[in-house]
Amino acid sequence: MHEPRTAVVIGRWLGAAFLICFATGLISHGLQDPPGWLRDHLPSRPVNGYRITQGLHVISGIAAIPLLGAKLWTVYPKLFVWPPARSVLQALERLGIVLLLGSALLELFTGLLNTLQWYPWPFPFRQAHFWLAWIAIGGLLLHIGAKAPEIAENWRRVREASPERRAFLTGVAVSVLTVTAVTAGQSVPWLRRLDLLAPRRPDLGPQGLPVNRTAAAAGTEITPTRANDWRLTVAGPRTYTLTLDELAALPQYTALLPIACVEGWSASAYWTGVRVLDLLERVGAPATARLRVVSLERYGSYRVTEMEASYAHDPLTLLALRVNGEVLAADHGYPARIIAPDRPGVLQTKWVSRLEVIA
Ligand SMILES: Nc1nc2c(c(=O)[nH]1)N[C@H]1C(S)=C(S)[C@@H](COP(=O)(O)O)O[C@H]1N2
Ligand SMILES: [Mo]
Repeated sequence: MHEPRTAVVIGRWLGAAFLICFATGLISHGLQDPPGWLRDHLPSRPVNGYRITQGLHVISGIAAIPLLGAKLWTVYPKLFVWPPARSVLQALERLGIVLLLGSALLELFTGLLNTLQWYPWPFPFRQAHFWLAWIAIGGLLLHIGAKAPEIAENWRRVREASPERRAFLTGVAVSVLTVTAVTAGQSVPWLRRLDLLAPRRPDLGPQGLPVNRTAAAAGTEITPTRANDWRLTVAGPRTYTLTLDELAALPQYTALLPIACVEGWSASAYWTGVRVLDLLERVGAPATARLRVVSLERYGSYRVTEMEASYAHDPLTLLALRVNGEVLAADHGYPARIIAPDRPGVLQTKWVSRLEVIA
């Protein structure tokens, strides 16, 4: 069980999980916080794109946890080999493993806790998770390079696997499939009934949709009476203000769009409201305009978000007033919230009060 062949079999799966996690993580980071050169190239299609990549990110990350445990168990006797290194090169290689292992463990740990919205550390999650990913993937590539001869030698099936190895690998496979099956239902609709351990059931919540941040937590409880004082301001070349009744009297559109939370859960709903495109046209915004969206939210890092031109001018992007046929619940952003295709949930701003054209 501690032979190189076992390490290679498990290593392949673990490597694949890490690569999927890395690629989908880069997509998530790029969509959420695009660098300047990327900003004007973000796609608003496919509508479910982010839902799929972020679902995969969390699924492959969770699957990597038992795989990493199994990999470590397979190779742990090497920890006690004496002398620890026979050459400078080998010493460097073993130091590289320390880096790889440290970053991989931290990456999976912080990612798993993020799915639970639990941040028991002093550093910002997203930046730490992003930079650790580069260290882990760099360490992984160096590790694969250093082990290439051994990997090649053990890549193909050995004719007679021992019963112990077979049992071990079966056990690992069953563990991976089990943790995946009981958590993937938070983003994969047909696994919903098996969703025992994921923090969210995507169909549970007000109006059949989960809530990440409640109106109470954001300090923005707007009752229908207070909505009489609510105004939407659209700031641009021809700034204007609308009451809720005026907004509701504009042409309304309905779109089936998902909320795809960065923490892994996702759910689709029918959203009805005014096209952001129409609001922009009325304010005299150019077709390349980006948008700043301001929420009534009092506390929180997502009070102000920015929307790239590709989303702002997409006919499916709505300032929604209703979900699944009902007026938005307070927790879903009453009186108005943003919903756009192929976008991280964190940017689907709730309790909107102001849209500003960014020159
Ligand atoms: N103003 C504001 N909007 C917000 C948030 C927030 O914290 N403040 N959370 C976002 C996150 S992280 C998600 S996943 C979605 C969830 O929308 P829902 O609660 O309607 O399902 O709202 C987004 N909109
Ligand atoms: Mo989210």
